[in-house]
Amino acid sequence: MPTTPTTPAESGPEPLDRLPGRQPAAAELARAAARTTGDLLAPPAPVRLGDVVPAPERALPDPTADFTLSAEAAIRVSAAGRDAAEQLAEWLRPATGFPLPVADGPLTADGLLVLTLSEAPLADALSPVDAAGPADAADAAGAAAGGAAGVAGGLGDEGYRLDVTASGVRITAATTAGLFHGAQTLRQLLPAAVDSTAPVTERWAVPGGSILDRPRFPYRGAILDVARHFFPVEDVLRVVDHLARYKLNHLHLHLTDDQGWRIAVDSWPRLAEVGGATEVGGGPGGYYTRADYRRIVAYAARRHVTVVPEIDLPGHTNAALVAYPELAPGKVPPPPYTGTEVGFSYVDPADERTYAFVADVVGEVAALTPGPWLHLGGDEAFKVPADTYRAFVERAQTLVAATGKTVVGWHQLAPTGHVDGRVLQWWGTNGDDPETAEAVRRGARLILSPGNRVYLDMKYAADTPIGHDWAGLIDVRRAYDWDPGTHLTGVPAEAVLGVEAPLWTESVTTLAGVEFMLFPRLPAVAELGWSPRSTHDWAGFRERLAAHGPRWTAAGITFHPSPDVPWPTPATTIPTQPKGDRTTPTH
Ligand code: TNX
Repeated sequence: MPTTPTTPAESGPEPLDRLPGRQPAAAELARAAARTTGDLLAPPAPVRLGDVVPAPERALPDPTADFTLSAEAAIRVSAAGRDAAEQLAEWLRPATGFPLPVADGPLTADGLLVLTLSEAPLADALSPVDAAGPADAADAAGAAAGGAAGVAGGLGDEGYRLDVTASGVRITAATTAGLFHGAQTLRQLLPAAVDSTAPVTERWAVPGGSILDRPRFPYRGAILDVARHFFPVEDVLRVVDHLARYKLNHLHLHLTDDQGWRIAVDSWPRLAEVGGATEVGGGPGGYYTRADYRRIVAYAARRHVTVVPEIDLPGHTNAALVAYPELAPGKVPPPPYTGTEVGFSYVDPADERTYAFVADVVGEVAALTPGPWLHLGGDEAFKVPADTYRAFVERAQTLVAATGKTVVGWHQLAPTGHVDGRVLQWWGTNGDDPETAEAVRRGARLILSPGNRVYLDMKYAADTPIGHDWAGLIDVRRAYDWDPGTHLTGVPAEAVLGVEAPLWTESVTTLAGVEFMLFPRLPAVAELGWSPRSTHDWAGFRERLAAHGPRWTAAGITFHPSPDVPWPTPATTIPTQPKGDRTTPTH
């Protein structure tokens, strides 16, 4: 067992075997023996290997192999993984106070965190886990995280393997996204105090063993509605961090609605300048410049989160009509709208100018967006007759496809013509939806956002201070206890691209409010999207989730102390206000 000095001053003499020809003094021997004894008597790591959210595909603990991060620890990385390693260091430095230098270099040394890219087939990479015998559904209770999946296939686009031994931690992945997800797991395996923003005295123990982890669904996301209330760039970046922490990989920005247009469009400047100047409740609103949007996209990309921009058409367009009355039916300028009704506005489907507007907007937004998706809304166009709606949507879909992006739209698009690759986002509350099932038979894939499960603007309970209840009250168990693979009648699991939790913001005005609605439900949705179904277990999930309360408290993340979750005592309960947050609406 290696020694694990905690500060440079205590690190004592160099290892004896590196000092040939010199006899160790008795005092040195005594110090070394004391350190070794200390290690042997050290309590086990406070976190168990499988206690990760979302649950890993497989975890094989080895209680004899805990690793303790020391002040001398360094991160070694192969060149391509450098950025994931830098981010890991950025997460660990504030609380540990350790320098954690990141360097390319020998990938085998002791006392290190090693991140390495490897194309090795999983079967090779996994021998220690395999040696314990194949995991199957029947022994799910045995492996800390359970796991029915075999080891067929590789680590894939996002998978990773994490090995903790007494001498170090190694994360292996085929991609930088995999390394990043593995680093997020390592962060969760350290004591909760690692989320502190100031140095903490702690034994930074990591539980020994191996984890193999890959996502169930490729698309895992959340929506931030920046249209009903505008949120400044810094708030959006913080939400990106929250998504990345739980291995969610898409941020859908609802950029336009009746109450505000939030993205600058050079060819139609009044959209943002005039249409951006309102929001629910009469506040000043705001919009993202092209530079702002690029900053969000780049920040998200570094965290392996893809931004999905939504331009909601043909309804939900009052702000655009205020800016350009020529787009309004009858060319009558509507008054700005700051209420919370839906379904009253639409762009004029009979005017060619409308299609020039759509082409210009989706063209500019597509050019600013590196990700493959462009969401064109399509919901709640109540005033547009069905045949007119169909013709409009089919033209708009063609305009999006012409930008090279894949069309995403709300499931109201289902009866309209299919375009290649089209993705429908289902937000119903009754899984018996023949129209959507039929669109899937015609080739559509689905993102599932069932209103009565993952609408994070719903209240947790009747007394929740913000939120709605039209889709019901949604506490953590309700958000967790459903299966995206079987939720819609007649839709096979293979047609499901993934899950997405919307946070509509009619009633949410601050970053603290956003966090209060996201936590603790967002990690539940993240687990549905990432973890194999064989790990699904409410009793286990609520325990794992409970351990995140102290992490959120340490990080200054506001959360709802849901009674569904057995939070550790003393209660980590009172939602904290993140520093610098607008604790009261500024508008
Ligand atoms: C329905 S979900 C909407 C949103 C609202 C939300 C409020 C969807 C496609 N449309 O416009 O903000 O309900 O819960």
